[in-house]
Amino acid sequence: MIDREDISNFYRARNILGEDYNPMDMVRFSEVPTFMRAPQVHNLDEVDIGIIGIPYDGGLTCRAGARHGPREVRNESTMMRAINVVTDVRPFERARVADIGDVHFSNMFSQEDVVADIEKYYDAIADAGVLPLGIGGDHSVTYPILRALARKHQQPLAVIHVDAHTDTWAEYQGSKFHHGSPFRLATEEGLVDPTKTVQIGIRGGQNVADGLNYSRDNGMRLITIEEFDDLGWKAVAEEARRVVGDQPVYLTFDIDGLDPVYAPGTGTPEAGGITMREAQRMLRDLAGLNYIGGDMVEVSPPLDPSGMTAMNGATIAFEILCLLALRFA
Ligand SMILES: [Mn+2]
Repeated sequence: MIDREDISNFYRARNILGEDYNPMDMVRFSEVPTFMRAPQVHNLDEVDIGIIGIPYDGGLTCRAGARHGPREVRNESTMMRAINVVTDVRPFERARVADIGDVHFSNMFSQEDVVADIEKYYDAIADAGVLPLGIGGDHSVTYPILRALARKHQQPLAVIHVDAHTDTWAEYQGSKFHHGSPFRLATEEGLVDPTKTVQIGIRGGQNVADGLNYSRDNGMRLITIEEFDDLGWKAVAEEARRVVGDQPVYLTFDIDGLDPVYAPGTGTPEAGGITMREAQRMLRDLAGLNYIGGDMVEVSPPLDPSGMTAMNGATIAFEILCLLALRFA
């Protein structure tokens, strides 16, 4: 049973005058920009939901810059409201939500080391019973996340995957670790159940047939952008719920699933995507599933001069936060 007073005290801070205050209540251009100005906490025993930055983009196959994503998404997240005005979900009243910092890399030039480092951080998060919300970084980071979470839950995970690309491609430039391969690696290792995986918004990528065929041949439910358009967001949400059932489910949102008019600042944009409003409504309709974590990846600030991609990324991350918070009474 969650103690409401404990939760509200969790968010309080003290300024240099010794005054007690909540940073989230201050004017929105002030305070140090942790995610939504939630407290930065490194003791996982004190945390229910942990927002973690993963500033790595060594898996990108095209335009660079997603390593800067976590910092800029945190900055734009100051524009978010603490209450979801549509669903009335109040994540900061339901749970102790903290910004638990970034994954530290022992050698950012070694893909193997990066994979091991992310897995190590997520092992600690999973062992502490904290629900993780990751901010990328390129999409390659999701593979080590799934390794840690599948180990924790001791079963292949269901996945809701929103993206322009299937990310089930084979080796690229001689490497199996890249942002187009996480769900192929996860399938091959039995970390995810492909028959409980739904891929939403698919429409592009290099060597398209390879990824599409891999996903379909392994039983993933692939919803192309054409089918999304024909069905509409509500039926797509219903189909996603049917596919994942009551299994432990991980939600991963690649910002390039959105149309580039909403998310130009990303490495591999594909025209003709999901609108921001469709994404918000679909995510809100995915409430009540057995979520064990989520991420929002591929925001690339150097390609995002207006800050719009980071703001929409922060908005998507907030919607995922609300879904995770529903796990707490
Ligand atoms: Mn992706």
